[in-house]
Order: sequence, then C-alpha cells, then structure tokens
Amino acid sequence: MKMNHFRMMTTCRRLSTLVSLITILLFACSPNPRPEKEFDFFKPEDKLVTAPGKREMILRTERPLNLETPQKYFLEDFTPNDVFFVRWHLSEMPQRVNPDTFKLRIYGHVQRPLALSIADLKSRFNAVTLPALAVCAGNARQQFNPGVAGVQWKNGAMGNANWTGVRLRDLLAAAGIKDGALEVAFNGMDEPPLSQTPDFIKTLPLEKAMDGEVMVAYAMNHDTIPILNGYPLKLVVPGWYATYWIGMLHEIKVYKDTFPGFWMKKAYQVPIGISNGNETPDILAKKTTPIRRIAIRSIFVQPESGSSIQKGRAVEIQGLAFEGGSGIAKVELSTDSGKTWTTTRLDTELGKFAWRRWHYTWTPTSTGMQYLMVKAISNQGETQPWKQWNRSGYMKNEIEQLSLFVSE
Ligand SMILES: Nc1nc2c(c(=O)[nH]1)N[C@H]1C(S)=C(S)[C@@H](COP(=O)(O)O)O[C@H]1N2
Ligand SMILES: [Mo]
Repeated sequence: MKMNHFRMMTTCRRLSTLVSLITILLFACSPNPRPEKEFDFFKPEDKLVTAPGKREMILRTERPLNLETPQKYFLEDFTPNDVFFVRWHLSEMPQRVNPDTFKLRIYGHVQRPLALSIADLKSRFNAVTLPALAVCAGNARQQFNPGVAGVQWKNGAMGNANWTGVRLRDLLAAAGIKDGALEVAFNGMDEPPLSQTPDFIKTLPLEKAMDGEVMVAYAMNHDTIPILNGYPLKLVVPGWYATYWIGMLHEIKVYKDTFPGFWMKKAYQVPIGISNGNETPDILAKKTTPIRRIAIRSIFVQPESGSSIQKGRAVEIQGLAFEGGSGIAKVELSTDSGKTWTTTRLDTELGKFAWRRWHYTWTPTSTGMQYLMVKAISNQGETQPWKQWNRSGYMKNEIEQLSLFVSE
C-alpha cells in the first residue's frame, strides 16, 4: 500500500509553484538571459503544514515530502520527534509497517543470511543509546550565493535525538562476513515512482560499518521512530551526514566489490582536493567524492535575525555548534565584523556526536544596525570558512551573521 498524497496542496502552494515556473520561463525567454550560474533560485515563502504524526512544520516540497523544523525548537537540546525534519527522495513508501511481520534482511557476501524481526533485534542483541545530530548535507542550501538547485532548506534540516538500537557491528558479526568484503549497502522500503529513478541505496565502507558506533536504531528519543522519519528502523551513522541514515531500513547487503549505485557514484558528491567542499561557479572542480563527515558549523538560534533590541540593555544570545565527532573546543563571537573575537559560554557536552549549545550576553553600546558573527573551533583545530560555494549546495558551514537593530 502506497502513502497517500498528503492533502495539503492548497491553492496558495499551487500559485507559488506557478509563480516559480513563470519566473524560470521569463528568465529562459528573456533576450539577454543571465548566465545559468547566476540564476537566482526561487526562494519559497515558509509555509506551515501539518503532516501525519507531526506538529506544524515548514513545507519544502510535497512529493516527495520534505519538512523543515521551525527554528524555535532549536531552543530544546533534543528535537522532539513530532517536529523532527523529514527528508525523502522517493515518493512511494508504505503508509504503515506491521511490526509483527516486518523483517530486516542481512545478506550478500555473508556466511549466514539473516531475517530478523524487531523482537529479534531487541532480544538477541545488546541495546545501545547514543545522542547524535542528524543533519542533511543540503541544510542551509538557501544561503548559497549564487543559488543552487535542490530543496531550499534554511537551518532546519537537522535535529538532535537520542537513538536506541543495536550495533551494526553485532548484526554483521551474527551474519558472518566472508573474506574480501568491501562495502555494505543499505536500502529502505521507499521506492521510486518511475522505474527510471534509481532506488535510494547508500553504502558504507566495511571499516566504517564495523566501527561499533554505527547503529540500527529502533527508538528515537525513547519512543518509536515516526513513520515519516523511517519507522521501524533507521540506520544511525554518528558524525556523518544524514544522507547515510537510511530510514525504513529493511535490507543490508554485504558486497565484495564497490557498489555501483547512482546515489553513491553520482549524487551527494563534493569537490575533491579543495577544503570544505568548495569550488567556484567559474572553476568547477573536476573530481568529486562522496560527502561523509559533518563539517564544523555554528549557528545563531536566538534572538531572531532582524530583531530590535535596546542600547545599554543586555541581551542573551544563544546558538548551536557541531561537527563530526572530535568535539567542539570553543565557539567565538564577533561584534565588529570579524576583527576581534570573544569566547562564548558552552553548555556541557551532550555527547561527542550531539550538538553543543553556546551562550553570550551582549550589551550593545551604539545604535543602528549591528552585525554579529559566530564561529566554532573543533578539538582538532578545524574552523569555519568565510566564503564557501559548491554546485549542489552541500555542507554549508560559512561563518554565519546575525543582524540586530539597536535603538536608543
Ligand atoms: N529510505 C530512505 N532513507 C533516507 C532518505 C530517503 O530518501 N529514503 N533520505 C536520507 C537523507 S538525504 C536524509 S537528510 C535523512 C533525513 O532523515 P529524516 O527524514 O528522519 O529527517 O534520511 C536519509 N535516509
Ligand atoms: Mo539529506
């Protein structure tokens, strides 16, 4: 049974699709069209919708369904399941999954192919719980300038959760990996609407799959995983972008060769050899590599950019910092366009793969528009770039700016 087309397509949404189409046509037909690389992608208005099992979230695309978490929920250390962002590539998926008949298959280059029920996972393997941040590689794509194609996320294509499940290493050990295995492929129950679209399958190198941190999760924030986030099982790859976190996971296949699939070889690639997945529209990188580890980044959460505050009155600024697992050493803030930086106060670490909250109390001394900047530094000494661009809009981690209007 396929998932219903959610009935939230309103006239307003249709209109905005129409407007963006007309915009594209106008540019395409104008006598002196701007070069494609400078094309200003239509940035949709943030429209709130309610999908099954979710509170109001920002609709990015409807089919497949892509929902963004409103920024206010980033004031909570753990993102509630019913506002956790939703990102699907394929439009066909089961509407419900029967937990009593569901089986996870582990097969391929193994000694003992397995078909495990959820009850098997819970009774035959040790449970582990780990806080970890899931962040879409395309998070903050809206900030790319020039704009790039793809889901136009702001900062809300991420969320921090406590994940409970079993170690992938234990599952693979139970199946008995044969000598010479190279990669492990993961497939969910969602399917392409047309046969030409390749199924969404991602792979991990065997070494990564066996690191003892990668997990097959059956619980999210101590509850079942919402259907829209991949009930009943989600692969959790701590420290790596969420593109690997396959939801509705039902097949794990061990390969003795490298896996040739589209979603590994063609999609989710970033430039090679240039830092931070960087290139310029004029000089595109010739070689690319799959996206993996989460790039270091910090964001502002409060106050909202564009807010008005008062001169001489202290204001509490807070935000989040994260990276791929070495840990945040410090987060620095600048009130003078990056000339000088001061350290912010960090909350205690929730876990090495979780985000880390920072705070700063600021008392503005002059009036007018003021710009604050924030940057994180990892325990490995990595920090954020001033400027960053790549053609697909991945791994955004430029130093972020907050504008505040200070009145007398
Ligand atoms: N089965 C399946 N798993 C998937 C995807 C998908 O399209 N199908 N999208 C991936 C991507 S790109 C992201 S960012 C995360 C999003 O997880 P969420 O929907 O729980 O937020 O799921 C990943 N796992
Ligand atoms: Mo993603």
